[in-house]
Amino acid sequence: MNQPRMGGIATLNAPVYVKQQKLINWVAEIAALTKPERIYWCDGSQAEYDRLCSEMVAAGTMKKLNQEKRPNSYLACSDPSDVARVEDRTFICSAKKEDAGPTNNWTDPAEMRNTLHGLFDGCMQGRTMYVVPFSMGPLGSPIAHIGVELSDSPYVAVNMRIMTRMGKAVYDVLGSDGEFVPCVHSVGAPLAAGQKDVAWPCNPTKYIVHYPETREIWSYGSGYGGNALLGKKCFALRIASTMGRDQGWLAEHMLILGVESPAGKKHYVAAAFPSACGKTNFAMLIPPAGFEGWKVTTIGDDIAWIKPGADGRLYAINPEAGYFGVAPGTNDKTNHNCMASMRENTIFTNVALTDDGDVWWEGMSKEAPAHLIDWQGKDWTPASAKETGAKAAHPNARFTVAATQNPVIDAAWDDPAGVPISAFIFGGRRSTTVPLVTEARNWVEGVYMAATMGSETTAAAAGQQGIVRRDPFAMLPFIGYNMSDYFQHWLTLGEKLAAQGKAELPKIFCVNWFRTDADGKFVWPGFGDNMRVLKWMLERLDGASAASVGGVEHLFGVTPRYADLSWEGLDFSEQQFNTITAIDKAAWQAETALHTELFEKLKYHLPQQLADVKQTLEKRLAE
Ligand code: TSX
Ligand code: MN
Repeated sequence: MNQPRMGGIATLNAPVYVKQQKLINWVAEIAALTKPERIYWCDGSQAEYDRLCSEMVAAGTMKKLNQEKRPNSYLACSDPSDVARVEDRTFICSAKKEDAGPTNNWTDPAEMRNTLHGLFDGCMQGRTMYVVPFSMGPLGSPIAHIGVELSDSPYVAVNMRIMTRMGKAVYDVLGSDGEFVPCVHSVGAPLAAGQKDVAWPCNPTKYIVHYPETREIWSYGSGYGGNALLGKKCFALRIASTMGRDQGWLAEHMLILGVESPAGKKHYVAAAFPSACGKTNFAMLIPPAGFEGWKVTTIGDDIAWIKPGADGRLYAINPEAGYFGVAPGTNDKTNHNCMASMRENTIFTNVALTDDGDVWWEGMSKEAPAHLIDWQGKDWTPASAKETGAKAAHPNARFTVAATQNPVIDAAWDDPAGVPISAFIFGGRRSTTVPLVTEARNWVEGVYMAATMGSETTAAAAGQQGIVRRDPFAMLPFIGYNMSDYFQHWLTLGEKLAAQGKAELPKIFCVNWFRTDADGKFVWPGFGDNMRVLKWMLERLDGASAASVGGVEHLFGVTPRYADLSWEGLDFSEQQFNTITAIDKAAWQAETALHTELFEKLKYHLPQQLADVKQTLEKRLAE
């Protein structure tokens, strides 16, 4: 591993297969700034992955799990202060403040460059700088883009190998003059000569910085998830959304699933939900009893890149190659396919360790094991937990696993052409007001639904419980530019596609699995039974023009009647159905008042068309 050093600067030693001088120069420039002990160019091989994992086990960063129980799997436990994305330390440094918009933190790019230059100067001393080349999307796909992350964290390197197409082959696509998004990451913990490292180095000062105009990402101080795996939220959402704005495509916080009827008719749908609404569960849904012959398959569980095709339809890829999902709450009932995916070759972060060298988290089984080592390395028993309230796994504990391990991966998941999207679904967690499912009557009303989407905060998130947080398109923490300009981008894309007249626009639906009854209990069984709603949507797609597929128009869209859904295999009364589909005028008057509040905040560049939809809705409510 040790390479000769010259003049205090680690030698570059770029492999022969790296053919781009611009890239080599950039690596040299960042090395000169951050002053790592050595530079390591990742090739993405299994041998390299295994070696880096072994090194992290030796360093105490990871534990190898019991080979019989959980083959080739590891547990990493982070510093207790470094457990989640840091939204208040996330910056969009566009030239103009208005281009970041009212929902993002903004700092002048020159000022931020100055700050970061100070922080990154020497920040990798004593460490290895890993050069991590990756493709977001199938290698060479016209919808895919390339990034290179320079990181002083081996944990980042191995997670990137699972989450992206990482390694040598990327350099072939890049060639001598291909474009890449430069991503610089440091945990911000330089080591002095002879200084002993800690298991999870990080820095209390954190910066997650995006320069949308020059398409650069700089991340400092955190080794966790979206702060450090820069292909995911930073590139695939924040930077890619600005690329999409400029180039006429969409980067969305959406799962993509395929659904095939017993007759063999297949559709792909993309769905956006805020965090803690079960996106991964929906992406891997198992149809319930009574739906024999129906198949649901996964393209992706978190992010979709969507481009108009020559035929006037929208084609989507999953830019990722793995799942970085929340472990707590995942079990064989809530997500059997996900549990099967992580039987082996998985990296767990911040879950608990069992006495036999396996993992456990809250919600994995009804009964907790009698003894565990919790995510902070302390002894944990059900009795001690009762006393102190300590969780065995951190609520934001994660698994990292390759998409190919999903038993219901879609056959086209790696297709460079992407899959045609038939419908968009938007949903939030709402105990009242929002019905089980609504079909928007047109694109503009669908965009309005998505723009005004909200979700109730849960116990897992900080802050007050039961408060509705507006999260337009589930993109609030992820939009790389002005939110209102993003709404306009959606409207413009719809107009362009409609003007082409080549294909029907995807239908837009709004769903809510989370309405409660007078006792505060969930009424809708959710999970696999969401298939009933999905089936209705597909029937609307295939037969809406025939007007035979049931639905009634109400204040702001079309909702199925009780008889329009299939109830086979489920005991669910018409009365129950009414409690989760009823539209309460007073509640909707309060709801539109909250839309007004949101639009007031977003008034700069807010599309007039959305204000008009709201006004029409308000008029109907006043009737
Ligand atoms: O993921 C969820 N989905 C989508 C599944 C395809 N969750 C979990 C949300 C947290 C990540 C849900 N929770 C869903 C849902 O549809 N619905 C609910 C609410 C609910 C919770 C429990 C039950 C029913 C509904 N039933 C029992 O516990 C027996
Ligand atoms: Mn997400």
